[in-house]
Amino acid sequence: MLTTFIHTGDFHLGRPFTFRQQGNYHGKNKRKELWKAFEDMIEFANEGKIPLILIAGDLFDSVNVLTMDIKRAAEGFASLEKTWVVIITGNHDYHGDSSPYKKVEWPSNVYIFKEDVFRSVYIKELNTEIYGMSWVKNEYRAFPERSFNAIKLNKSRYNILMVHGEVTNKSLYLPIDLRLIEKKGFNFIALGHIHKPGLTPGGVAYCGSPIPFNFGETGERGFLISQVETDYINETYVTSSGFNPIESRSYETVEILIAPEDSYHDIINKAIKCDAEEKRMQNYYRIRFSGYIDPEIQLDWINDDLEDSFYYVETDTSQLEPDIDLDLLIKENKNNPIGQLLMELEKIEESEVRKKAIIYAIEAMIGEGVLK
Ligand SMILES: [Mn+2]
Repeated sequence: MLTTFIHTGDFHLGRPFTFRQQGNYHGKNKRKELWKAFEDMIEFANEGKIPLILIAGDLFDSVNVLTMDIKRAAEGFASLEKTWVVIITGNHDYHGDSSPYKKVEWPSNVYIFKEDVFRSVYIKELNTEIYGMSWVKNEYRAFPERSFNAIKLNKSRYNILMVHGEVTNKSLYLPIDLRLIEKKGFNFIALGHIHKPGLTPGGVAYCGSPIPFNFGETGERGFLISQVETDYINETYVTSSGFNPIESRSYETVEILIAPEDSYHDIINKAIKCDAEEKRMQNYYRIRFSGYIDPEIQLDWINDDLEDSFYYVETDTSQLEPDIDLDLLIKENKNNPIGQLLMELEKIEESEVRKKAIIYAIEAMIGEGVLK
């Protein structure tokens, strides 16, 4: 009888992590963090004697990940003492000619779906039947409806569906119609692909990625854990699912408003004050400056000056405007080379380049004493 199970996926093991800040320090740490999340999940299953782990696709980041990484995952699963692992492949680790799943031996407690139509595996000791389809190529514009419709559930078993795709009507990543899959009567539907975890009351769940992968992925990450009880009166199962967070470095994007009267020192202080030291030394920060800045201040070294106050920081000054009245400046200098130069620079089409060119020109003219 199935009592508890883990629903996870989108580990993207083997992903190369790159960061804007120099060196590979952060990338290496990130790789370690991801493997730790995987190994902690294995340990969690062993300690809790959890009988089943579902991996809803994209266990690996690509079909080209190192064989040693694939072996490492297989060894992790082999170390499970009392746990079955059922895997579907996703768009990243699809089971094609160069499938990562063909490169190593998998332990006997691991079952991998290898076709892009729905098949099932019945685990007798858990009275659980798991239906799944895997990706064998990297694009699906349609759901394999015919094979899905052919599914006939045995209602005396606990029935699980596994799919890696997108709940939407149109997608290159296997569009899923929730109403279609819900009405079949599965006890649990384990979806993968979307990195944000989400659970519907109807028992459809995205497990999300175990840790966030970039600044676009905010909020808690982890895996889902479900408890199953048998309702003997109604001859059915009651599933209660919850989220088990995994501790990881989070991605924080903060907006810092700059005022024309702020000195360089003030700007640095504003940036550092964006969060408590403990958090700054733990997480990834993207600081987005906005507002108006004294044109004498250059922010070219701001990242270097902030580095020591953060574990990782990157800065974005593209929203910042120089505190100058360009129209007035051009008007006042209409009849001299300064005005002519500014008018020429104003013609630059790319707004970022235009802004930078005007700022540098004004700074240079102020530096030379041409402009006050
Ligand atoms: Mn995916």
